[in-house]
Parts: sequence; C-alpha cells; structure tokens
Amino acid sequence: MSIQEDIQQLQKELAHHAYLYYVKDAPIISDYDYDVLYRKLVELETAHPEYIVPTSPTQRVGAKVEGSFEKVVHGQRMLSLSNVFDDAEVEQFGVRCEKELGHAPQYVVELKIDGLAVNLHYENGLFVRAVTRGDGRVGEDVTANVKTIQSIPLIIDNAPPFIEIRGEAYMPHKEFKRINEEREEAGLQTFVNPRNAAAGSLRQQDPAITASRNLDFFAYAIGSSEGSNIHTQQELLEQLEAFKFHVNPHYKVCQSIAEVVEHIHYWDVERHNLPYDTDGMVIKVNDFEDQETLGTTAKDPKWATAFKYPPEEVETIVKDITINVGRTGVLTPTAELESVFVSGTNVSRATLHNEDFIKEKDIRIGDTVRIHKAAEIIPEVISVVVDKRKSDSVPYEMPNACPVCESPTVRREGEVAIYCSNEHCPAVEKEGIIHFASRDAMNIDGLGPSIVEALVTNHRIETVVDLYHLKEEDITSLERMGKKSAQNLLKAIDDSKQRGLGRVLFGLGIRLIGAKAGQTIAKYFTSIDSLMNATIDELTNIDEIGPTMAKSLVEYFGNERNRQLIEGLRHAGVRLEEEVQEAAGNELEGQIIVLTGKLTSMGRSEAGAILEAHGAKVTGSVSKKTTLVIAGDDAGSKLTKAEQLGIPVMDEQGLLDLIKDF
Ligand code: 1X8
Repeated sequence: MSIQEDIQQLQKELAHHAYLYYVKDAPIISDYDYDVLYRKLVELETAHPEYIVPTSPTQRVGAKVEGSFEKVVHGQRMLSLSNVFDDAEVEQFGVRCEKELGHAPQYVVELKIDGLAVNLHYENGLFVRAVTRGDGRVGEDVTANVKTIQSIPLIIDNAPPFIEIRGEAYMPHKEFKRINEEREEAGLQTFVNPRNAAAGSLRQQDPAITASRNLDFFAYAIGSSEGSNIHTQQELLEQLEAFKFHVNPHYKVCQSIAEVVEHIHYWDVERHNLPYDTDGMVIKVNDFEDQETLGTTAKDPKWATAFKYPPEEVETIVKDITINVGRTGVLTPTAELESVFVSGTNVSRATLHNEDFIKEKDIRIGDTVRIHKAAEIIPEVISVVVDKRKSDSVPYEMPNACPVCESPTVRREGEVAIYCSNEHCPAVEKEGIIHFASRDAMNIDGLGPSIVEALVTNHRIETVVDLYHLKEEDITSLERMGKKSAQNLLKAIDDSKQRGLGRVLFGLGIRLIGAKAGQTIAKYFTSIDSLMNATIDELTNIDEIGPTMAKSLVEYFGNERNRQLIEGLRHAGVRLEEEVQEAAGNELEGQIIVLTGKLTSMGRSEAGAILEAHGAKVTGSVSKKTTLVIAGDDAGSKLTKAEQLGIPVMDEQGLLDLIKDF
C-alpha cells in the first residue's frame, strides 16, 4: 500500500471506531488501542500533510475563528412546530389529519430533544457546513464548532450530491453536571440548564472549547436533498441510521391516534430516566404523500405537531439560607426548603449558586418559591412567588464574614463568587485535605470526608503535612476507629508518598490545576524545584497551559506558606518528582519543535515524523511556545525569529545525535 492509501485506511478505520463508540455505544477496541491508531494517523499526516483532508478524524478541532458567525440561507426553510398540550388536543390533531386526508394515517412519534436545531450540509457525501436554525430562513454558520461533535459523521456513504441533515445538538446531563461543577469551583457563572450550556458551547470562537463540552447530536429530518427515494418518516429515520447518524431509538410507528396518546403517556414518566433533557414528543404523519396532501402553513407543517409536557414545577418555602465554604474558599449559598416531591424524588435543598443568582431572583428567607429539577437531577429555584411574601421580609445579604472563621469575605473582580479572605480558614483546610486524599489526587484509601472532619475537629491535623505525622493513637482516639482500621489508614497514608509529582500538584488544590494539568506539568518539569521557580513564560511554553493557569501556579508558589507546606511534604518523604518514563523518549516528550532549512540526511517531513513519534509536537511557525528550532542549511526568517525570542537552536548534527537511539 502507498502512504496515501495507508492514511486513507487509518482515517476510515478511526471513523468507524468513533461511530461504534459515540453512536452505537458499543466500542470493539479499547480507548488505548484507539489512541494508538489515532497517534499513528497523526504521525503519518504530519509527515505527509498533502494527504490531510478536512474529513480526517484528526481535523475535528480546528483553529480559533475571529469575528462573528456568517449568515447562511437554508436550502429549505427550517419550520417550527405547532404545539398541543393535552390528550384532547392530540386527538383533535388526529381528527383534522384524518378529515383532510380522507383516511386514518400512520403516525411516527419521536422524543422532542431540548437542545438546538442545527442543519448540516453534505456535498458529495462530505460534511461541509453546519448552520443554526436562526429565524428558520437564515441561520448562522457554526461549522467549526459542530464539527467537534464526535457522533456526527464527516463522510456519509451513498449520499446524493447535496443533502441537508437536520437534528438537535444537545448536552447530556453528565456533561452539564461536570461543566457546572468545574465552573462553580473556578468562581464562574454556571449554566442554567443543558440547553443554555449547549447554546453557549456552539457560540464559542474557539472550537477547542466546544470540543471539551462533549455535545451530542440526534438527527431526525432531511431538508433539501437531490434524488431521494424515501417515502415515509420511518424510512427517513432508517436512512439516517444507515448514514451512521445518532438517531434517537425511542421512536414509535403508531397505527392510530389512541396509540399515539398511549406512547406520550408512557414517556411522560419514563423521560425522567433519560440521560438528556426532553421537553415533549413530536408527532408526525408517517407517509410523505399524506404529508404533502396536508401541506404547510406559513409557519409550520400541518402534518406534524409537538406535544409539550408541562414543566414540572412545584411551590415550596425557603426555611433558611445556609452557607458552605468550599476548598477554594468560595462561599456557596443553599436554600433549605420545606421538603416537596418533584420529578420523582423529595427535595429539601437547592443550590443558590452565588450572590448574583440570589439578587437577580430576589430570593429571601421565608419566601415561597417555585422549584424544578435542572437536567432531571439538580433542584433549582426558578422564581419567587412574590404575592405570597410576608410584609416584614427583607432582602437576603451574603455574609460579610466567613461563617466558619469569621474573617472578612471578598468578591474578586470578574468573578461571581464570594471568598473567605483567610487562607487558613479551617473549612478551606478541611476541604483541601479531603481533596488531597481523593482518588484522582493522592488516593488515600479510607481517608474520606468524615474521618478528615473528625481529625480536624479533634485537632489531630491542620494541614496535609500533618497526615504524614499521624500516630496510631491519634486515630484510635476517634470514635469508631479500632486498632486495625488505624493501621490500615496509616499504611494507606504511607503508600501515598510514592504517588509522584503530578498527583501532588493536583492534590494541592492550586486554582485551575486539574488532574490532567497536574500530570502535564509534572512531566514537563519533572521536579518541584524547577517548577517552583518557573516564570509565566516558561509555564505557558507547555502546550496545554494558558496564561491564567500559569498565573495561578506562579501565585501559588510565590506564597511563603505554600512553600512551607511543600517543604513539609518533602521532609515527610513525599515524592515530589515525576518518574522519567524512557530515557530517550523523554527528551522529546512535550517539546514543540520547528524544522527549518534544508536537511541533507533526510527530508524535513521524515524528521518531523520521527520527532512526533517520540512525543514532540512539530509545528510550522516559531512562536514563544516553541521549545526548539532545528535549522538546516539556508535557514531563513524562522531561525532569525528563534534567535530573537531566545529559543534554543540546534543544527542537523544535533538532530542526528538526538534521534540516534530511536
Ligand atoms: C424540533 C425537534 C424535533 C424532533 C426532536 N427534537 C426536537 N427538538 C424530532 O422530530 N424528533 S422536530 C423539531 C422541529 O421541527 N422544530
């Protein structure tokens, strides 16, 4: 096989595995094996960029786009749907269809997904464009962002020359929860519901951000299409499945309007168990000829309608507003509610997020409020029933003092969160220790929140360093802790000393430094000493570390108390280095290299492939992120730029020395 065929084969293979994973939810290879294949394709494409095609699996996340989204006219108008709200209205819809058709039609009933309608354009089977619904006639070009949705095929087989595929882009509950937790922790405004989160994600300038939001897409309609021979909505859904789109499996072909009503009742209950939001059911006349006969009004088709489930909202009373102080020192207000039953469970608390949320809705203690569940799981206050407010009620004010240590609270510029100003706040220390011991950090088995709480309250520990000086009797003196449990816990604490720098960095709870960033930084610097003295510029040299993360690290290590904490850990025997994986490979791991000028012993693309294969990233232009420039003969402006920026430069002999062992 030629290189080009190799590349095409890999592109196809990876697309197929992505389909099995993201659409069928039935992968046949491990994530690891997928990564190996992916990496192989990246290597080959880097060495032979002439064979990179826009539909390659490596091309899902493109570069940042500047400016606003371009307007695009839809090939065929994206219609809205009329609504029905109860069984009688569904039956009336059926009666009208039957009367106008002169016979009782079949119906297809589908879930109505609560996301954003998107129109995908395919030319000769290749994904070329994605457009939002907009006003139905003109939408916005969101191609770069939609392309990051892994379940959308970039190539469809046996497609007509041009086809529009319509469906709903949405955010699954799990992602919504994860993203909001991250945002809350970082002091950022959280998303109100998955729909808003999906909308925000599709309107990003940087597709890498959209990619990190893990949106999904259900296809349910075809717009313009040349030469189609589909006759029913059922066949259409089957065609979409054959094109390898994610089609919602919970549709039903119904023989009568009574069956439609029954299906709607079934999903009224069952929809609360789905991992994404639905806001109703869509009823469509199945046969396209019947659809044609029924026609379309100015706004919406007469052959379809949407049954809207009433939003599940209940009233209850805010008995109190309590404040929790988290690991980062953020004060989070919670409404303590008169317990009520909503969407399947009893609810007695709801997060109020932050000061702005409370102010905007003017939520007060004693108020009657309407609540619902966001993403089917998270209780949320929607609004205050002002009519039921007592005359003596007063607006709620966030505390000026930390409820735990009574230090003043502060609100940082550009953030919605209010913080305790005391770095030693016992609440912060306690949450910090719980985080340090958690699975993705130091993974100290048996050291959960309740034991940490007991150890802190009984003054056995104040900081994570104290963990490593605990004695058996410190633990056995706690309630319900016997000798054996104490020994097990001490052993787990001792074992954690060997976890390595990456986990320590995450465990320290440095703002914005997650588990993955911890590992990346540890691999790059390999010891805490070089990291502690790194400048912002040195830190941002790492591909995945942006300026805000770098600033956070520099601030953290600039703090004398944090330095003491690290010395304490070192003294206790905690390993503050990262294992070097393979002596040779490591030299290139994480490096960002630019090749320039003529090489005599090999081509630039061959050299690039070798460097990439050993963990380096090879890029085309010199920037301050570049870590090394390899300059062959007659190197020009790139070499000059490297010298201006003070980036290390190596000649061809240097390169040969570097790769001689590979
Ligand atoms: C909107 C939606 C439709 C479907 C599912 N979810 C939606 N949000 C479907 O047909 N399965 S159709 C539709 C529309 O036409 N406005």
